[in-house]
Amino acid sequence: MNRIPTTALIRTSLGILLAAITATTAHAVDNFWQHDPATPGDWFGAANWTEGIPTPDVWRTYINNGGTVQIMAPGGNTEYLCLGENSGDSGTVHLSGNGQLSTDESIIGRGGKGTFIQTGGIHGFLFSLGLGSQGTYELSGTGQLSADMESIGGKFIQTGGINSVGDYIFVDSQSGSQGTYELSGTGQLSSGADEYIGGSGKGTFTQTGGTNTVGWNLFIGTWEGSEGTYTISAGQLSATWLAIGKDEGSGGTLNITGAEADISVSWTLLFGPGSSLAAVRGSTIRMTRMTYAEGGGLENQSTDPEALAGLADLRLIFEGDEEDLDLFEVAGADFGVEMAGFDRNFTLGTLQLGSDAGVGQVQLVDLFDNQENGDGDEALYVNNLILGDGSLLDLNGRNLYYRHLTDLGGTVELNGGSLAQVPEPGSAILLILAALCLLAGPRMVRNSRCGGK
Ligand SMILES: [Ca+2]
Ligand SMILES: [Ca+2]
Repeated sequence: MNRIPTTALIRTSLGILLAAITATTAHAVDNFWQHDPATPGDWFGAANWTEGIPTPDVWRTYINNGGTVQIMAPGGNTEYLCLGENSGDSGTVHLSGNGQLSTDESIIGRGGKGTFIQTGGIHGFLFSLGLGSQGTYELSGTGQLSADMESIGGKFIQTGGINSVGDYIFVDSQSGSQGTYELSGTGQLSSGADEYIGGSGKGTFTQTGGTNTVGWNLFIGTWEGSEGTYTISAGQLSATWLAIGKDEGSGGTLNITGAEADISVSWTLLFGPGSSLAAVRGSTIRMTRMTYAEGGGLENQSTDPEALAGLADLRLIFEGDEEDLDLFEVAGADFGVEMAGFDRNFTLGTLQLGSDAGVGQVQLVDLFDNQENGDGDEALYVNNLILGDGSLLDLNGRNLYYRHLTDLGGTVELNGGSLAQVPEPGSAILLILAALCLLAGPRMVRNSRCGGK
């Protein structure tokens, strides 16, 4: 079984990628596009290049003169492609129809401006695709793009087609600008390993449709100094480990702006020290079963309940099977059976154990001192608690307070903890009035405030 890559490994991979992207000078022969930039030209026209049609073995291929290259047939092949090498340079490629282009490495907008528009065909790499700050990639229609690594320091707009990343994708810029990825329509993005939205720089991912399937880790804000934002209103997002604001000094924000967004995490959802969550009411994250590792669950290393205010509008569904026990970090200050406990206290909107997809089993833990007041004193406040048939809730010595309970046949194990309903403010007043009436005795029963309906 593969392991989640360590930070050191990831940093090394990033280093290799960036080194590869910046190593562009000193090559045997460089081949430049020389066709009149006033009109588009054909990749396969020998006279359009200073050294003839690009070949994979010898030449590096540059489009710097503001021209537009069309690729509408199979067979395009070069070791290295650069659109917009230096400041003031620019170049565009249109890949469409049955067009095919293979390269080891492509840089779209290195020091200048580069645009790659793919409406069909196949764009494949042995290694990497890099977008500089003025690099734009538009993928639509039936276009297929694949690379081991992609580094998006510019803008990637995918409205259709398939972007298949073998290992890593970085939506990340360290040049003062930010990398952006817009996924919509029928677009499919997948990565074999990890996606970084803000690795050590800035990155923004906006999903209004399509699917984003992350093989292992989705980092939204990763290392110190990073800023990552993932905004999703619709479409599917799935990851094994979803980590938001992972490291101290990082900033990671998950914005769920549409309740129909389909988000699932098969192992661990981490709210790190730099995490923020905003969610519209009805937002859902499903914690599914990872087939090849036990455990996982909700980790919370935040000390800022305001930053995670979106939890109050979030439904967290744990679904798996009897082999799968997820841990759930409690983070709230324990106010006891008091409404105050629901106020900016890492309160969760809905905790649902089990669904049509299978039973849910959760064990509460308090492994991190979210309140910064000493260990082992935190509790969980939940507006709606739903215990599905066959599900298990192990309080494990922690206290859980809820406002509404739907028990469809679940099991609760206290193990030294407690499960208590906090009465609604209205019902609390009625209870107090009733108590006053009882204390006052028959004399006050005649008073309409107590006796009347
Ligand atoms: Ca805790
Ligand atoms: Ca504590």
